Amino acid sequence: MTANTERRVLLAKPRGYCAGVDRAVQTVEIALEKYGAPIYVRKQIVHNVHVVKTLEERGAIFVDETEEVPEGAIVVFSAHGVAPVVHEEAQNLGLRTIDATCPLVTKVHKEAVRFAAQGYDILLIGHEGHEEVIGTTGEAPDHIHLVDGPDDVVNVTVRDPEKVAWLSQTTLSVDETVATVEKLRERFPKLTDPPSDDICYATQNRQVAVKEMAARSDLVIVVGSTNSSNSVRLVEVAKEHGADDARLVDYAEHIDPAWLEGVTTVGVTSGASVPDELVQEVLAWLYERGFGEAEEIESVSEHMRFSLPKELRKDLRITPV
Ligand code: 0K2
Ligand code: SF4
Repeated sequence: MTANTERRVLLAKPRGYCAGVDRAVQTVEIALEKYGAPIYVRKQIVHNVHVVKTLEERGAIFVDETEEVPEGAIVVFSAHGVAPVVHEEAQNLGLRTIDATCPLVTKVHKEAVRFAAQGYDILLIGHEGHEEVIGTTGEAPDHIHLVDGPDDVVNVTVRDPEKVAWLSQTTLSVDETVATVEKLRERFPKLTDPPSDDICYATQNRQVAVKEMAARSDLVIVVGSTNSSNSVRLVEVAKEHGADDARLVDYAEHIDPAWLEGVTTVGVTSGASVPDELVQEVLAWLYERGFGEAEEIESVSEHMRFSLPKELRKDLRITPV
């Protein structure tokens, strides 16, 4: 079918892989090359069905718990971070570990340790059950209280309302977190802020980009998996900022043609754990159905990169950049 230029596609930039995901996926790929299969990975290395499937095909074995890894094997910890107890478990089991926790998650862990050492109650804004929240909470379980959004603020109890600090998961909605903090501050006027933003640059930039695009789109398609917090947030942000509809898909084949009825402009973006090949497949799918070439809209320029985990750098004999 010939592309009909009346039907447009807007493509958000930045979108897709952040520096932490790129580093985590490369970690597993390089470990497979350097040490050979199998390489064990505790939890999904990043929350993306396609990434996990592709790495499995190359010899990675994903497990839920450290104790599932055979003695002496190599285990990679996911980008979302782990509690200190997980490091201890791995050591006790005689495992070789490679920690692919994103440095920006590690930064939040360090903030938690510091606030706890100073005797603060820490209000951790995040989603219950999310791996990052479990890992961060494990740094100071007696000091950290989870706050799962603005409506959860009423449930918070602390030892000393004069000594309270807040931290957050890195992949939340920026606007909702601002609302949660405002409510927390009403209850605890002495609330101490984190030293810098915990919601990371990539989460923030992808939300800025989707906001700009959503106002001009009838439908926004977000490529990402259902357990990917930052991807799900992009769907919500798109709906809140002018898109008539927004949908999350893992693959182009999951798009329902009925979503496109009466739609002239489609916005496309992807979560921080999504390889761009999946976005290109969505663009091809739309092109085949009469949409024009995508017009990329760049709202923020991104150049962040992280060096590989130290365990790999040591074996590969590379010095940090
Ligand atoms: O958005 P989530 O935290 O659920 O995680 P992913 O979809 O894997 O995205 C990468 C973020 C990893 C750590 O912050
Ligand atoms: Fe790191 Fe942010 Fe990417 Fe998470 S989303 S891996 S915190 S850069």
